[in-house]
Amino acid sequence: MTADPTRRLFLGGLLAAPAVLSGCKVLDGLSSVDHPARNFMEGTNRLTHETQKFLAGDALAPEYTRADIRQGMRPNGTTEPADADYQAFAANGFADWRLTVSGLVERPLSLSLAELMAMPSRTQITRHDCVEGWSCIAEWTGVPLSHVLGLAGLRPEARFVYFRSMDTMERSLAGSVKYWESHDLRDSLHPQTILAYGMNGGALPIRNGAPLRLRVERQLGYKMAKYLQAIEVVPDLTDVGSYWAAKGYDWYAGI
Ligand SMILES: Nc1nc2c(c(=O)[nH]1)N[C@H]1C(S)=C(S)[C@@H](COP(=O)(O)O)O[C@H]1N2
Ligand SMILES: [Mo]
Repeated sequence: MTADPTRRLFLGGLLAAPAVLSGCKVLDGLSSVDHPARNFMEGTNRLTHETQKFLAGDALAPEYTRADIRQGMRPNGTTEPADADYQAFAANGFADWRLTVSGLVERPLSLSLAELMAMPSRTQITRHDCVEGWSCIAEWTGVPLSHVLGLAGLRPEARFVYFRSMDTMERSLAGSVKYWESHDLRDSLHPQTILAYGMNGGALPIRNGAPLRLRVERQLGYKMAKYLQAIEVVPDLTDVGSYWAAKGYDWYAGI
């Protein structure tokens, strides 16, 4: 972070007078995601998801240069789905795979990988932070999720977006559980939120989520579902919202 004496002085005053927190304009100065004052407030656990989102605003996550990519992208979680349907898609170079977009949209979509790759793309070099305590810088290429949601046309009641993956995490007599995640519209429509099919200048490897994985750069790694198959736009979350949230991790995993 760049030192900003004005901001520092200002924050001193702010922390000394918590009542000021109710003023909207005042909080604009705290927009940096790693701001000390913000960390302080998170530490005291007084921030709701909404407040945290407000502080983060639509700020961009830091982006890096190719020289900052010092190692291959470390794979984590599922690295090759054992599911028969996934294996069949992979065997055919994902030519038969489709991404569906459904729910609160004007036009439900079913998109092939070739169609997604023909759409406007964005390439970004970002740092991936895993909750387990490691980070990796990599380059990601994909179509902005906002573009795909724009094609589908969000209905006015749309508030959250579910992301359904193809990899089974658990099998039991009661059924199987595949990886799933969800995000609010603010993160879903954020300019750095992309459906990535490329990594470090090549095709997205299977271990990193081929054919398509989500990048949501202001949150922890587990929020970025790999092996995507379906996107559903909903008015409310009908469950805890995520495979890992069901295990007790935060649904909103802002960095
Ligand atoms: N479908 C699916 N998505 C997933 C996971 C997973 O196991 N399955 N693991 C998550 C976790 S914990 C991390 S850190 C990242 C890892 O992405 P990577 O394999 O490209 O490093 O993917 C996330 N998305
Ligand atoms: Mo992770």
